[in-house]
Amino acid sequence: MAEVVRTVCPHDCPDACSMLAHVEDGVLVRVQGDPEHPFTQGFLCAKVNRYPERVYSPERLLHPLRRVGPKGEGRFERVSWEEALQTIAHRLRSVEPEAVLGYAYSGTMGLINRNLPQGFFAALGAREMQLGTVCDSACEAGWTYSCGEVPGTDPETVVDSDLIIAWGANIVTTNVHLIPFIDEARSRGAKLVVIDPYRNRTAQRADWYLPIRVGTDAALALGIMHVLVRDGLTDEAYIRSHTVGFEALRDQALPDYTPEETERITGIPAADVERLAHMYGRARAPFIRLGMGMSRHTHGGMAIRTVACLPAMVGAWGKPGGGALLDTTAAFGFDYAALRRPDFRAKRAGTPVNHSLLGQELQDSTLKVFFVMANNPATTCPDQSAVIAGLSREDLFTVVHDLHLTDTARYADIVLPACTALETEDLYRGYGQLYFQFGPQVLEPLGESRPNRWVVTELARRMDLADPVFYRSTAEHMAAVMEPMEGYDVDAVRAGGPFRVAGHQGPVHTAFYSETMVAEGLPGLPEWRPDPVEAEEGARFALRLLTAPGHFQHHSAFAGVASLQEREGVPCCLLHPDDAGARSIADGDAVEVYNDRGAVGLYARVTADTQQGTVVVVGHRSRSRYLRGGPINVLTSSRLSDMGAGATYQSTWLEVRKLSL
Ligand SMILES: Nc1nc2c(c(=O)[nH]1)N[C@H]1C(S)=C(S)[C@@H](COP(=O)(O)OP(=O)(O)OC[C@H]3O[C@@H](n4cnc5c(=O)[nH]c(N)nc54)[C@H](O)[C@@H]3O)O[C@H]1N2
Ligand SMILES: Nc1nc2c(c(=O)[nH]1)N[C@H]1C(S)=C(S)[C@@H](COP(=O)(O)OP(=O)(O)OC[C@H]3O[C@@H](n4cnc5c(=O)[nH]c(N)nc54)[C@H](O)[C@@H]3O)O[C@H]1N2
Ligand SMILES: [Mo]
Repeated sequence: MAEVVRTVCPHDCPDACSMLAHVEDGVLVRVQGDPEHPFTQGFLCAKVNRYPERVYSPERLLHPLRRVGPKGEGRFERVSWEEALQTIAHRLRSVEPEAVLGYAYSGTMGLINRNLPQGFFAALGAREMQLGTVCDSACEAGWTYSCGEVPGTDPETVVDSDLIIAWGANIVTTNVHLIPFIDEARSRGAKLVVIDPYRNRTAQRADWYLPIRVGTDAALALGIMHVLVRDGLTDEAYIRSHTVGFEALRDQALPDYTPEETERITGIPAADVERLAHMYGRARAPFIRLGMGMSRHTHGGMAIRTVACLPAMVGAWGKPGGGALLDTTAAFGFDYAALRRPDFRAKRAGTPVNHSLLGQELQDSTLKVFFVMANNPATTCPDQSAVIAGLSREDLFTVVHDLHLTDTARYADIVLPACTALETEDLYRGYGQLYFQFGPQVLEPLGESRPNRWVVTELARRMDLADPVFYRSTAEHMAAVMEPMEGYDVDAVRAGGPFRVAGHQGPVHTAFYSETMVAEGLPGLPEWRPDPVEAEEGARFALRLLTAPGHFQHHSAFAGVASLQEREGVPCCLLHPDDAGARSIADGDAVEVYNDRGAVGLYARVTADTQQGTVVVVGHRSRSRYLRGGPINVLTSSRLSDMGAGATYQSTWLEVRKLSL
């Protein structure tokens, strides 16, 4: 029998698409973008279109496993759930709570399946992760210093913008459902400008592409402000009523950032800085889509904080289509603590572990149990050799719950099979749009695979955790997380959707000067500064690494889908023709990218899509896919960003040489 079920894409993506799952006799035959969802608009991305291949991937884990070979080798034997759960519970009981580290982040965005594991780790008294430090903590901090905790521009209003700037945001790849709104604006005459160190898929569609040096966005934003002030293009009334510290910005920060100085720092010609500032200052409703990618370097917080000051300079906030958007998370009033239960933890001390420092933490012999759910840190964490050294410890008991045998799972003592989101039910919200929606279960779990929440409940029972949170029904969980959100009824949300929350909220005040930042030991005004450690590394290694998510992959989560692996292609690095020529490297050559931390073998793609000095590696792949070494995070460091303790993947210097195979 054929049926169509409306559900939600669970991946960590701004779009959170509503999707229609076509099921025949209990088998998923295809998925389709929901034509009735105002943001999904009837299409899905290149990855999720292939969902049946993900669900029925031959690489799916279908029953629990126990390791029988050396760590990392990937030899396991089948065990029952009962034996796996008993073994884990026994281990958890035999160590002090502080010797346990719980690691669960964004493999699934379902509010219950994502957050209940945190509640479980909290109830155990285990050490927790400082969540988001691998992804959005630096940009969140930077945005909040300038704008406060506001969601920014409603993306659906972008149709009314006349100038759209994708600033360090690869919209075509990571937020593709914004594209129809941009296209609509362009059909009415709007221009699309892309500011990015390499000509990504979005830049290929732009009216104007500006290649910027990695990590110099704050200088470009200051250069634009300099010209806006110099040429009288600011909105004085808006500045007077809605900003703090304009005089200090104007008199102390901006004089340094002449177009010529801006060119020296960013590599963007002074004439282009002027032209961009004039376009921005004269636009009716300029909109900036801020990406997270440009915040993953040592001064990434300041980069976002500074760009986020621009809309206030020209009074773009409040004009339909104008303003800026980093993410819409602040628009939702869910009570995540109802699942994460920080109150369980309140009595216990212990510092949270930063994702970037995971490698060091795992090598600490007082840590005895590492419990990973819905993450693949052996591929995605920086300083990857340290992560592997930790995972290799014989005295560390590691549990991994995942859909397939990831590079992390290869080091596990017990591997638990997870199911896809279509095999469980959950509540979802976007972070690049303003809807939330219930996703019902569409399929029976394959084999013995189970969702995160089931694993938590079963372990909670075996650990004698009595709190009702671990035994609630979906409706009860939803009632708890939706409790602060007035006007929504759980039954109605379960029956239909999507549901829209209130839209467009710009900052009450934009802080050009921030006392909060000064109080926290940060500069009060926007600025760009060279980084001494980078300068030292840059003196030894001539090239800079730029990494970004793959178009046909979701970090490593579609690794089991052969057709998408193929479309993503062999691992390669984009090299500028000058850099390749100077090293006698030709397009297609096998090369090795290396620095003090390690070496990774892949193929060279010689192209002017990247700039001289910048080596671009797109997509995560498991180690076995590289010619040598790998994954790419072997090269990245555990240094933290200036704000939000974020990762600094893009602050990586390296060299490249031909590889003789
Ligand atoms: N297809 C696909 N979509 C995804 C994901 C995926 O893996 N695959 N991952 C999801 C997740 S978890 C996230 S956090 C988002 C991230 O999505 P985005 O916010 O778009 O971030 P990134 O794609 O990491 O980087 C965006 C762009 O920033 C550029 N960039 C890097 N450094 C700089 C810089 O210093 N200055 C400037 N101006 N640009 C810079 C990169 O070249 C890249 O083109 O995407 C989500 N969507
Ligand atoms: N060099 C470099 N590194 C980066 C980045 C970069 O730009 N450059 N980007 C960073 C960013 S933005 C992020 S968010 C991180 C992402 O880092 P990770 O979260 O480690 O990324 P994924 O590869 O998506 O791993 C998610 C895992 O969860 C599994 N999974 C999916 N759904 C479920 C489920 O319901 N239950 C369970 N138990 N498992 C599930 C998937 O199969 C997959 O193995 O990577 C970061 N790493
Ligand atoms: Mo992310």
